[in-house]
Amino acid sequence: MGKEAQVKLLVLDKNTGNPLTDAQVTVGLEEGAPMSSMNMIGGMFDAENLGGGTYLVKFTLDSPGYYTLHTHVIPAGKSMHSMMNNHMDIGIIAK
Ligand SMILES: [Cu+2]
Repeated sequence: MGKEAQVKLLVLDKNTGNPLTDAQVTVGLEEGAPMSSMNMIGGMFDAENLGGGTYLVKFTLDSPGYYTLHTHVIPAGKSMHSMMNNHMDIGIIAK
């Protein structure tokens, strides 16, 4: 906590298993377990596309505890509505 953390995500196509190189990866950090508080710290934001299907999420947490990184992928050419079909939660512990 109190310094920048980075999480690198490798995003693969569900059907082919190939890296998704031009997706939009939108994330939000929730305080607590998934869907427990729905308090999204700093709102939703996009991960940085590093190429090769890799996306970088950067954030800084000021308080210790358990957080949920909600990750959503919108494949190129797909609408916003597809994001909840391409969703994964990642547990984060700040200390
Ligand atoms: Cu989620």
